[in-house]
Amino acid sequence: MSTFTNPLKQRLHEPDALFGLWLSLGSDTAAEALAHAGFDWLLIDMEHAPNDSQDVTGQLRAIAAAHLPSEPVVRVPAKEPWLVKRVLDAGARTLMFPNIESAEEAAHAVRLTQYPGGASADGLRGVAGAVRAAAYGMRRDYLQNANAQIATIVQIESARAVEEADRIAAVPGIDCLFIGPADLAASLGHLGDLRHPDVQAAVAHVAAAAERAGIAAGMFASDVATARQYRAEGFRFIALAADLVWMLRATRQALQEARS
Ligand code: 3PY
Ligand code: MG
Repeated sequence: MSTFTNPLKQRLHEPDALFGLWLSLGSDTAAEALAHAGFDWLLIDMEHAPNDSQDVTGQLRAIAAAHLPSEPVVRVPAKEPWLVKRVLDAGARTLMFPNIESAEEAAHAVRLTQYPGGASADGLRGVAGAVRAAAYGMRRDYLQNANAQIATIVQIESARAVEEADRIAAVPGIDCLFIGPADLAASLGHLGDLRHPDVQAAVAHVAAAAERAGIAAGMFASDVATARQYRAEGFRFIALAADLVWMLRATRQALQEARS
């Protein structure tokens, strides 16, 4: 069997912008269908959508079944060892951690994704052989290659995290600083006002910190115009809203047009 690799980890370090979509429906069918839409990545959300580890496993299988290059990303709801183990064992190769506020928290997130040993002596990932990630024990190179192939994306979404952005970006093993604009706006005292100048200044500060560290900056865009704007500003990992958002926008518009 071929060496275990994570193409998205490689692509995160290349200059092209990578466009993804949030999967919030908790549906294998939606995940499988959307893998045919051509996104570079699809994010299975465990923080704000009804996905537990069984649901995540189903959606990882569904995305793989499309045999297309959309790479799954899983946003875990917390920096919990048991949760991270399950998601990695299920076959996720790229994880997003919400609300990382310091270099120490970022380093802890990376440790959760790493088996102890080698360069990752302080890794906290538990070892099990017969898991989906390792083709249930048939992929014999998994243990040796997993540490180097897991990608870690951390979310910057508080005033404190913005202040710490340079130190967080410098933590070895962090592949991307991803801004959560809704939580960031709230933390800065502008709940719901993502366009407020304070929020935009914080966004620019985080993008610059990622650039200084030579890693990707990521952003959630709620529409095409915003996605294009962030791409022009140098963001390289851009979410083009969410399945649920497009479904409701398109269906409401169709209904309005039909009735007009
Ligand atoms: C946020 O906006 O807070 C996110 O986490 C991503 O949309
Ligand atoms: Mg958030």
